[in-house]
Amino acid sequence: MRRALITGVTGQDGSYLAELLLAKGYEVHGVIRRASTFNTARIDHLYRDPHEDDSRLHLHYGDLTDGVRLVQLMRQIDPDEVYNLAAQSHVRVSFDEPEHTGNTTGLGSMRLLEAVRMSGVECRYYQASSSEMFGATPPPQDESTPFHPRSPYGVAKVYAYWATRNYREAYGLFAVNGILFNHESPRRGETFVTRKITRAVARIKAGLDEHVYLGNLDAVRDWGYAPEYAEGMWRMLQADAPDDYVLATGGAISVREFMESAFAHAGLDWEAHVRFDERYLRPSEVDALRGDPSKAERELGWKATVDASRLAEIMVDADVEALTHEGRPWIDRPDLPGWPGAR
Ligand code: NAP
Ligand code: F7E
Repeated sequence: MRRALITGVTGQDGSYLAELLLAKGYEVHGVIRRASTFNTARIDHLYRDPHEDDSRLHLHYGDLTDGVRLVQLMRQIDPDEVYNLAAQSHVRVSFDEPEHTGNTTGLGSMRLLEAVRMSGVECRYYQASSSEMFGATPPPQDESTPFHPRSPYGVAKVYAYWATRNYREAYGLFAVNGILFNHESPRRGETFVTRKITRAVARIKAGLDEHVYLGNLDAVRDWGYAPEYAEGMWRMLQADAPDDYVLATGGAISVREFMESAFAHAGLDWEAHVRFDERYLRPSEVDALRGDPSKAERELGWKATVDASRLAEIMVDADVEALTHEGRPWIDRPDLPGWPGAR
């Protein structure tokens, strides 16, 4: 049985990746942060009582700011594959907390790479790199596009990207960068713009709210569907040789267009409900991201199938259903594309 270690297992991507790997028969070890309230809502449905014999998901306390703990976890778990998904991942927040973001998103990745090296464990390493590294460089962006980050988050991801390449070159580690463009889902954090919009649509439709306040509607993003991207991460670690890959849909729309799709899907007129608040603007913005995923398609056989307007529908439906049934409908939707249990 193959063993995987996932940092950031409680996040959007970590939860889909854990599902995927469990479905593939892996033993999955996730690193979680100690918090004063439960922070495992996205993976609770995967968790079994550890006293049960068939439990293949194991959770360990740890933090990317604690290097000694990372070495200890590497030695204890002895994984075949390491997926580094943990990060302070919010771009706007990174302007408020640049040092914390640098420490976790940037230096944290170096700590984990060093833990891999020092432990002597033979494993493959995946780094969650980001299209935010391209920043001001105009689209389309691919693996050879120069970086020009526009936020402390983007700067930290560039550091982690080069740390990963350096460990590949210096120590022969099978270390890859997945340069992922925006990917969303019903499990997306509520303060990222897509989920903020689809959640607002559901609440407005239900009569619970009247308005939603947003910032820059002109920004353009290449939005894809998160479960499909988890599959791409796994494929990168199954390749014959380590390399870096862009995952994207190849299409892009503006925040305004995403919003129009989401409101229209619920039969609402967005102009009656959307208001501007400058608090959501960034000191420096990334105007347009649109990826060229042809290398991933050619070499990994990976291709996104869900475009941004279909994504808006999936997310609105899930948020409407969650309000109606007070549940988390995204947990049991094998009919949706990319659901690991359906493969
Ligand atoms: P997310 O939902 O924000 O999840 C981030 C995860 O990191 C959470 O599990 C969080 O734990 C954990 N974490 C934060 N700080 C940590 C620390 N100091 N030590 C240990 N764990 C820590 O992010 P996501 O959307 O799943 O993205 C996964 C990764 O891909 C991130 O590295 C992100 O930067 C990157 N990425 C995302 C996208 C995208 O569009 N989603 C695109 C490109 C790259 P808590 O649950 O306790 O907060
Ligand atoms: O913003 C604009 C905002 O916060 C998208 C992270 O996963 O993807 C994500 O970063 C756009 C920006 O995502 C609001 O100015 C307008 O132009 O959803 P977002 P992001 O900044 O693109 C990359 C690839 C990552 O790696 C990151 O980890 O939407 N926008 N009004 C707004 N954004 C937010 N959050 N809230 C608003 O009210």
